[in-house]
Amino acid sequence: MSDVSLDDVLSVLDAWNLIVVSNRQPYRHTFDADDEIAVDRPAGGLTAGLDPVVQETDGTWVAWGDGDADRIATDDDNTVRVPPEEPAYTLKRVWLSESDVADYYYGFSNRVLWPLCHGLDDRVTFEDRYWERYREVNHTFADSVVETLDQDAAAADDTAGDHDTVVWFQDYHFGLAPQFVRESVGTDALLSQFWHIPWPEREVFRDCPHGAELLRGLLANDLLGFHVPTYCANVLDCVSTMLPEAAVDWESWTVSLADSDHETRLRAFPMGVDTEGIADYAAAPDEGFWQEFRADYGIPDDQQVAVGIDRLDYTKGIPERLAAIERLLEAHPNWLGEFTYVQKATPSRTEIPEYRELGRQVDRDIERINDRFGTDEWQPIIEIDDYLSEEALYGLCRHSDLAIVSSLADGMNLVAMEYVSAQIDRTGVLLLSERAGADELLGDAAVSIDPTDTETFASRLDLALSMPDDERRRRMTALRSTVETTNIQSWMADVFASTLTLDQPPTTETETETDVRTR
Ligand code: GDG
Repeated sequence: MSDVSLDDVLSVLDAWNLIVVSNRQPYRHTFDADDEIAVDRPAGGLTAGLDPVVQETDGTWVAWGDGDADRIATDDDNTVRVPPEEPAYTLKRVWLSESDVADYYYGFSNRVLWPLCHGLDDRVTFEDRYWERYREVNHTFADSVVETLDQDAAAADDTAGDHDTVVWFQDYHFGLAPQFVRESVGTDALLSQFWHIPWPEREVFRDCPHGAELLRGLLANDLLGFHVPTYCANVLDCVSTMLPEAAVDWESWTVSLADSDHETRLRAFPMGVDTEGIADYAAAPDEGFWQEFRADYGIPDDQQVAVGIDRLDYTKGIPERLAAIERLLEAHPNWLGEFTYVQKATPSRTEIPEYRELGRQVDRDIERINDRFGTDEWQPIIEIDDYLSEEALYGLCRHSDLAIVSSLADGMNLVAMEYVSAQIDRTGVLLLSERAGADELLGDAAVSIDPTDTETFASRLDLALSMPDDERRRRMTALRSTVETTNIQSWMADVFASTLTLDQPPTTETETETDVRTR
């Protein structure tokens, strides 16, 4: 991590034209119950963190307009100024048909790349039309970026001074768009991409349909970011074995393609969360909050509470977690009636059959465990399907004695960091899968688990529940110090600092940071 602050970077970014590209949009226009137009806004995570940066630079954000009132709210260029109450930047919407969404989003993105990148290749379902549509939609997004660049260039001719552009692509939905933009604009813009999910080992990735084309698409970027160094190394390994025309420099983590006008740097930027904002949410509710929350969801008083917060996704290891809880209650009956597990599960991608089946399996498992061990006064597992407000979510994290993150694979896993950020009283324990990217940062002070080893997982649960207060406090203090330094603001500062110095000759990291401050 560098010591460049977000303010340093913002003062430099001011001279740049920033274009962010993501599948999900930061503001969505919908019709409410009275047929009035309402605006949904970013609630947390990356979108909320990035929104003030794009506001500060008066940039453009290109994203899929998926709201039912989005078209009415946009002009002939498909743009709308946001935020609605104090417009500060341009949201440019891309329109996708139902079949685009089916094949580009649910198809190639989520039935091929998502399972494959998480190393769960037996879950991959591939159809030719998924790839064709992924290409087409990537082209549509790229066209929208190029249109923005052209308009900005025309406007810059009328004003004094040059305007450099940086385009920042988010995630695995856009494996080809950088190449299409590069083909149109050459080196007139810096292209950067952050891949939010893992990158698998080459033995897995080599089975990716059109994998070589995807790698070429990504190598159109000047900078390619991942959460942890292992994912960067896996990409370099895939490139060196699958693209004969590529020269890989393992020292500097750069790749050049034959006849290319640029080189691509790979870098690890471990993403964090808005630690201060989360701590504020956790501290906000009044004293009665926890008692009321317990009463609302039927969690008895005077019991230890463990929490799991996940999108209902097969990568999150929820059935494996439930199996470990069942084993805990079987092998350590002293916890019967003394511990409740709260599963906050948010339905996700329900158009895909595997996701619907996972929801049914989780319901069945919870019912079985509750039938087996529950009594009239106590149910070992409480499932919450409601979407919780930030105050309720982080209040739940603050008061839970344990958080369980048991991903089978996970790019980073923000929930682990959010739990730690909300633990303002430092009384909780984090159980963290050694297969989540977050383990590389938090593994030392968390209690590590292998989600597939039910027996050891159950004994780690017992260990965590029995952990003395001073040991909890010691571990949580160490975890909090890590998440406070690796937060969402420092993550963005690092990514931008690295991106903006790409047109400088390669130098040491320290010189690179200085360049950013003084440019
Ligand atoms: C991908 C990668 C990577 C969930 N329920 C509620 C709620 N949430 C929020 C959590 C958290 C987010 O959803 C889930 O984030 P994760 O990081 O755990 O997982 P993915 O969605 O799979 O994210 C992952 C991430 O991208 C970022 O790069 O870390 O590896 O898979 O923020 O809090 N939020 C609220 N109410 C809920 O009910 N408010």
